[in-house]
Amino acid sequence: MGSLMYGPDFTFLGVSKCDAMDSKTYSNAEVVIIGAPFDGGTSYRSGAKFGPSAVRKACYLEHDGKRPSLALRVDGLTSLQVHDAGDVQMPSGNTEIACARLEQVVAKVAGHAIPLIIGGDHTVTWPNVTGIAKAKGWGNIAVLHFDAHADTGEITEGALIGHGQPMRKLIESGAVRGDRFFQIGLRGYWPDEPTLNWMAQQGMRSYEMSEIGARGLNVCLTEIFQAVASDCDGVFLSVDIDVADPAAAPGTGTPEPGGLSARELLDAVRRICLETHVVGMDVVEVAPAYDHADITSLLANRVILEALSALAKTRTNSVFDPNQPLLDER
Ligand SMILES: [Mn+2]
Repeated sequence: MGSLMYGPDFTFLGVSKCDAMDSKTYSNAEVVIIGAPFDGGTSYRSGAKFGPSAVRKACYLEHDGKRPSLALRVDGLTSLQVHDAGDVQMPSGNTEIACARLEQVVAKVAGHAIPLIIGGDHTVTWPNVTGIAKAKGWGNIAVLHFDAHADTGEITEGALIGHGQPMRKLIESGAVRGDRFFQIGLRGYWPDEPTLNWMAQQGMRSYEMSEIGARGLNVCLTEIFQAVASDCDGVFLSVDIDVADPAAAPGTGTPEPGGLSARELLDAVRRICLETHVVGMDVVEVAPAYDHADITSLLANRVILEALSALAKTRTNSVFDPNQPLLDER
């Protein structure tokens, strides 16, 4: 299960390897990276199975397993002891087997460390959150879901499992409570009215880009943080890279204009990891074949580093204050 299927055998920026099914190989790690190279659930442009490899290597600095954050003054990779378990073998033609394998790996890792999964199309969030809910508490994990699309479809092009359905499947199974499911960045022309009605009936809270523009992303995030502070044991953060505007993330299967800037996305991920109890995370839908100058892979790589840096910051006694200048005491 730890072998790499799509690309050479290297780890995320040079961190240590581990075997997901042997917890002794990551006994000192707080975060374990897992590749989920699966795009059998795409409805439009495929290619996200090459995402894990592209995101792992997208960095112009030395791949030395270290990354001190300029803003946060911590090293997310070394202080959290991040390990990389390689890619789960996920056959593109068999979604059930692919998802079952990923769920098994994520559930195993979740018993010992924070699983951080690199997709793959968004189908993988179904096994990711199911695996964590089984390990950490069924129905007790909140989901913060960044996406242009709601991914709550009942059926897409005849497929019962795909990247248009994972959020519905998680709520229907009871893995996640509808009123602990928060969506940020929705826009465009999907889904239809019956699906929106179903989402409302579940108690989901979806922030469409118009509301984010009118009220401000930070106000919306603070509102979500207040809600997840009660009646749940942790937060799963799911970042579909298409939440970012196609100007910042063209290398994805279903781009939708009018999204978050790269800066907004990075700041939001930082705040979530600083201010909530994150127990799992995925970054999905990077499809390198449609990318330009690696900007989508670079953004996904930095989303992961921002999360790791912020998690590392919470393990220190110092508090991050964005009003302070870089070179003063902070
Ligand atoms: Mn999605």
